[in-house]
Amino acid sequence: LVVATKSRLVKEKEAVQVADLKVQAEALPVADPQDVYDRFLASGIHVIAEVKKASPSKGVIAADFPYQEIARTYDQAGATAISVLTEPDYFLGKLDYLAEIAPAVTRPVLRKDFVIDPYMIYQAKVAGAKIILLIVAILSPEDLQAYLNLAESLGLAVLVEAHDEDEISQALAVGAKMIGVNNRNLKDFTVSFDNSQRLFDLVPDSVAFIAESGVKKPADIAHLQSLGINGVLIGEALMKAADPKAFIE
Ligand code: IGP
Repeated sequence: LVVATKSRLVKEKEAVQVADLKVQAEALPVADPQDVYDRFLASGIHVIAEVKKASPSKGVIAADFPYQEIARTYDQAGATAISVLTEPDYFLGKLDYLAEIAPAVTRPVLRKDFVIDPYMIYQAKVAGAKIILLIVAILSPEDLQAYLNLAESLGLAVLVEAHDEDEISQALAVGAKMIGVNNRNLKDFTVSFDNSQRLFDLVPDSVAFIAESGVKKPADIAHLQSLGINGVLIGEALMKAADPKAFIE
C-alpha cells in the first residue's frame, strides 16, 4: 500500500515548495498534545468516528459522500475525535476533505494516511489536523521517533498503530501516548478483537489504548469497554448507520 504513497509524494513535492509548507506549519499556534491524550484517558469509552469513502477490503462504501455533513453529524453525535482518510489511491481520500472538515467541527481531527515523510506532517498541520496516525509496520524505529517528535513539537497528538507485541514495545519505546491496535488483519482482512484484548495488557494506564476497525454494532463497543479499552475507531459501520448518534451514545 505504501508504494503508491511513495510515488505520489515524489510528484507532490515537486509541485509544492516543501520549505514554504514548513514555514507555514511552524507559524501556526501550538497546542499541548497531552490535551488530546487526556480526552481519551478520561473515563468511559471514546469514539473516533471516521469519514471514509472507500477501502481496499470493501470498495466504495459511500457513493454519495457529503463529507462535511457526515463529519458534523459525528461531531454532534458525541465522537471524541473525527478521523478523515486522506489517502487517495486505496481509500479515495483527499487532504482537501480534511481541510474543509476541520473548521466545521468542534472535535480534534485525525489525518488518516500512510505517513512516510515529514512533509505529510507539515501538510496535516496546515490543513488543520490535531492528530496524525503513524504506523509502526511501515516506519524504521528512527523515523517513528523523529516523526513523533516532529508532530508533537507542532502540537499534533500522535496515534501510533501497532499489530503485535514487538510493535507495541516499539511504540512504547518512542514514547507513544496513544496506541491503536488494528482488529483487521491486513493480510486476509479478517477481524478479531482477540488481538486488542491480548495487547491491551501490555500498555500502561497512562497510555490511551484504541481498538481500530471491525466494530459493527453498539454491543461491540460495550464489549471493548468491558475490557478497559479507552477508545474505538469506527469507519464503515458509522458510514452505514441510519442513526450515528444512537450508535455512539
Ligand atoms: C476503520 P472500519 O472497519 O471501522 O471501517 O475501520 C479504521 O480502523 C480503518 O480505516 C484503519 C485504517 C488504518 C485505514 C485502521 N488503520 C490505516 C487506513 C490506514
